[in-house]
Parts: sequence; C-alpha cells; structure tokens
Amino acid sequence: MKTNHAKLIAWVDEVAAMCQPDSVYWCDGSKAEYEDMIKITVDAGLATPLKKRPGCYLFRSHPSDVARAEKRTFIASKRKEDAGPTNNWIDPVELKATMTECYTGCMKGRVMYVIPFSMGPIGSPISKIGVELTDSPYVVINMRIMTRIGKDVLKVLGDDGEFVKCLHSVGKPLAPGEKDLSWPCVPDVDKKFISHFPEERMIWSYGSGYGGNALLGKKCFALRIAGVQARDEGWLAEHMLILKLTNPEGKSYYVCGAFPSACGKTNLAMLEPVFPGWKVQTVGDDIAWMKFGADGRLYAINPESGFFGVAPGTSMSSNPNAMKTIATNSIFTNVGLTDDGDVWWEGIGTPAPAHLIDWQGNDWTPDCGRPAAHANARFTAPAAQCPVIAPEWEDPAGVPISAILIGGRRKTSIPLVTESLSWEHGVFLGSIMGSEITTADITDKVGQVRRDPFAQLPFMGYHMGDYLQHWLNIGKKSDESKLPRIYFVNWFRKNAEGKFIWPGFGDNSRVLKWITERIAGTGKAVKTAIGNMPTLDSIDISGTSVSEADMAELLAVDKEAWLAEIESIKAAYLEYGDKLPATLVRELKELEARLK
Ligand code: GTP
Ligand code: SPV
Ligand code: MN
Repeated sequence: MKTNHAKLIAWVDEVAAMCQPDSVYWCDGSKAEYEDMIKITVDAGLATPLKKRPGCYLFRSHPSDVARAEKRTFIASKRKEDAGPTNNWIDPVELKATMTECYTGCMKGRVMYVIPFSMGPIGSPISKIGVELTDSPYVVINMRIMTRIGKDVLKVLGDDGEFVKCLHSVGKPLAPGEKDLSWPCVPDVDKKFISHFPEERMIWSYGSGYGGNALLGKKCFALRIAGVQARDEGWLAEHMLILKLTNPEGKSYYVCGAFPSACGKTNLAMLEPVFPGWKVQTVGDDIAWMKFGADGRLYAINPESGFFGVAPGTSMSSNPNAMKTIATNSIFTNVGLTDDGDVWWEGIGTPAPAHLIDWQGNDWTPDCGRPAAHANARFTAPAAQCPVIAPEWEDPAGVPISAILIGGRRKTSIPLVTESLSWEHGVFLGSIMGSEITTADITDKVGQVRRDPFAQLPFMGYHMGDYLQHWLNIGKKSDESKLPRIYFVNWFRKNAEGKFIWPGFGDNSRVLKWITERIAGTGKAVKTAIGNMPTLDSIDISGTSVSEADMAELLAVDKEAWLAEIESIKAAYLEYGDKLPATLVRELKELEARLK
C-alpha cells in the first residue's frame, strides 16, 4: 500500500528491525482483507466458525489472558508526579530498555500488520489517528470492527499528519516449522506490559492479546493518551456511554454515563424503555469525547465503531438490542460453544445445553461445577448493526449532552439517584464515586469497594488530582445553565437476602424519565444533604416488584453510612496530595456539615 509519510515509514522500519517479523503487511481495511484474516485464523485453529451465526467466530484465550491487566499497566511519563499516585509508573528510559529486550526478535515467524486507524469518523476534525503495529491477526480483525481502519485513514494522514504510535506484540515468536498456539501470549502475567508514554503520545503493549490490552485504540489511546491530549487542549476523554432518549412529545435528550467496567454501560446505552412512546437510541457504549460547541454546550462523539461487550448476563430480556446486534458478523471470545455451533453463556436466557465446549476448550455439562463462559467473556460487534443505533451516531459535530450519569456497584449507602447541586458539586460526586471491584480487571480484590473517580481509575494517563481540576476548569468555560447536570445513580443496591432491590436494565428508564423531567423543570425533588433527590412519588414504579418501602430505602440518605463514607473518601483524597483541588476539599467539608 502506498504512503509517502516519511515518519510513518521510518517508524515501521524501525519496529520491524527490532521485532524481526518474517514480513510486514499494510492493512487496507477492505472486507476481502478481513475475510482473509478470518481464514488465516480459522485455518491455523485459532478461530471456530459458528454454524448458527452467519459471519461469527469464536476465539478462546489463554487462561492467563482474560481481561485488562491493571497491575501491568504503566504510565511512563518523564516525571513520576505526572503519573500520580493511582498509576504504576516506570521511568520511560528504563521501561523502553526493558521492553526493547522483550520486543527484540519477538515477531520471528510471524507477520507484522500495520493498521492505520481513526478514532472517530475518518476525516472529521475531532477524530484522531493512530497506527497499530501488531503480530496478532485477532487484533486486526477486532480493530476493523472497533475502529475505522485502512487506506482511507492513510489518505487523511497524508505525508506528514500526526498519529499515535501503537506497538503491540503477543510476545510469542515462532521457530521455523513451529506450530502456533491457539492463543499465543506471554503466560506469565508479570511479564506482560501495557505501557504509555504520554509525552510522546506512544503506546507499547507486550505479552497480552486480550481486549483493552491489545486493541490499542480503545482504552490505551481513546482514554489514557487522549485524556492527556484533552487536558492540554481543553476537552474531555471519558469512560462513558452516550445515549439518546426521546419522550412521547418527540423531545430528545442526549445523556452520557460513566460507570466502571462491567457496571452497565452497554446495557444502559441500548435499553428498552418500559414506558410506551419513549425511545432510547445508542450513540456509544464505552467511550465519549466531549468538546464545547460554539453555543457553549458540551458535544459528545463516540470515537469507536463497535462494541466490545460483556457476554455473560446478556439476554433477550436484559439487553435484546445487544442480542440482535451480535446475531451476525461478530467475534466471540471465551464463551461456551454448543454442539450445534452456537454460543452459550451464563445468563443468556436459554437453558444450559446438556453438553457444550467451555471457554477453555473442555467438555462441559451443567453439573460440572465450572462456568461455561469466562465472567469477562466478550463479543465484538459492529455498532452499525445495532437495531437502535442513533442515526446521528457518526455525526462529526457530536451530540449536545444534557445530563451525565455517574455510578458504580454499591450494595449499600448510595441512593438510586441524586442530582448534583452545581457543576462543582457534580465533579465532587464524580470524585467520590466508588464501586465493588468486578472480574473485568485482573486483581485479587473482587468485591471490595474502591474509589474510582468518573470510572476512570484504570484509564488515567496522568495525575488524578490534575484530572479532577481539569473537570472543574471545564465548568468555568461555560455558563452553568449550558453545562450538563450530573446525576449520581446506583442500580445495584441489595436487600438483606442479597438480592438486587432495583430491577435495573430496562427499568432504569424510570430514572431516566425523572432526569428529563428535572431538565425540563417539571420533575419533583427534595434537597437533601447529599443533593437533590426525587420525591417518593416522582419515580413511577407501577408494574415492578419494587414496593413503596423498597423505594423509601432506595431513596433514603443513610446518615451513618455517609459519615463512614466520608472517612473513606478522606483516605482516598489524601493520596492525591497537594494536587487535590481545594474546591473538592470545600465540597467535602460542606457535605460533612450538612450531614451533621
Ligand atoms: P465494560 O464493557 O467492561 O466497560 O462494561 P459495561 O459498563 O458496558 O457493563 P455491561 O453493560 O456490559 O454490564 C456488565 C454486567 O452488569 C452484566 O453482567 C449485566 O448483566 C450487569 N448489569 C448491567 N446493567 C445492570 C442493571 O441495571 N442492574 C443489574 N443488577 N445488573 C446490571
Ligand atoms: C473495560 O474493561 O472497561 C472494557 C473492556 O471496556 S476492555 O476493552 O478490555 O478494557
Ligand atoms: Mn469499558
């Protein structure tokens, strides 16, 4: 393929000299090329075609390589204080030396693919270009779904356009004649690296082939590197879904939502409202880039073009639109394979078959005591196939945001919904967000609450304190009346029996409806110590299993729990040191005073 981009050519040559692939292939992004890549993986035994799903394939990863590797994710800024206390930092010179050793000869026996990609519609002024070099055909296949790739991107890049350098290797060279593994990677987790060099706008990933570790446009670029660009350029790169909600009068509202990994973004982005005449359409399910429009409002675009969604729990009742999206042309990783050539996972909504092949490739029966799918099994599907994709989802101008939801998994304390009192109070609520850790991260702390400001903790490219200050600064760039209101939500409260009190999923539209009423000025609320909360009768619970007593519990301000929460927030705040914005200290003091 043709490019005269001297810097790009030089970089590709330099990496090829280091990694020593057998050959270098420039991806043109065509459908034929995609099909060739699929054939390569099927022929090599890496992928299984799914007879029951046209254009769908199953991959099974190595058990060491099933999720993002947080403790192997590094921010190698020149100065340690720029990475901040919540990130793993290594000196960039040292890290490059270590990784150069890993990379030397690491692609022997393999092809190095060059993937030019655009985050955001190709050629749009707010899009950004990256080039990923990888030795994984799985990555090429997934990148073609998740981003826009190929020759049109090179055209926009021209002879000297800017791009983010993204280098990826699975870290498994092949000796002459050696048969490939079904999921090549570096099995020792401590030898994987997901590294970011923010000043150079560069990403080096080694040893993992899974998700955000390997599809470098997603978390590495669109959140960690773009976060640094956003800080420097005055916009926001966020771990947020974007949805469009239209009421029976035909008025539409665009809403973003920050929820930590595996806390409901994909589900919320595609929900089926329970009220007749209401409609939800999807703009994005994981990442939002927000910039000010000429009118002083924040406009969001979805930089991705596909969904990399959690499979377990996805069913025709929880998320019918996701189920329809993944009926064709999708990639499945780490789900169960039925004997008739379809997928199955826990919570898919159909009874477990008497026999299947589990995510590790072993025979599975319902009584075997192991899950058929890994808890972080995923589908990769083109966004354009979503039956409720919003017509404007690729509009380069973005969509004007009226509300931002934030929230995590909290079985106690945090009410169903609280409206912020101001932008600064909203940023404060974002800064104190916490969630019970799930299996989307490789960590040993599953179940514990950790503070996860704006669901960005694992996706920060710089100091968390500076990030929170950046949010406060954004608020100063416009009138409060034009800024989105911030809503702290919690779908995950549990009762004494450990059951979810709130039905969640489509029923979350009940809360969304109240939010639009608040924006329109008709929704009823009471001011409490923690913010504005719906009156007990203002969220319609007719037809649900939620009793009035449940609702009172979901909307109660538990003073003791909040005072305990404040102590834990103080501990998290201490970590940010002198970068903790004074405004947030003031908000915390005011909250404590209101509670007492
Ligand atoms: P990432 O892709 O990791 O960023 O996750 P996500 O935030 O998109 O989460 P997703 O929508 O895939 O949901 C993850 C899990 O949460 C699934 O098992 C869902 O079934 C479950 N879930 C989603 N929404 C709700 C809800 O409203 N209530 C309850 N109880 N569970 C939910
Ligand atoms: C997440 O963990 O938030 C994901 C999946 O969206 S991954 O792309 O692997 O980061
Ligand atoms: Mn995510």
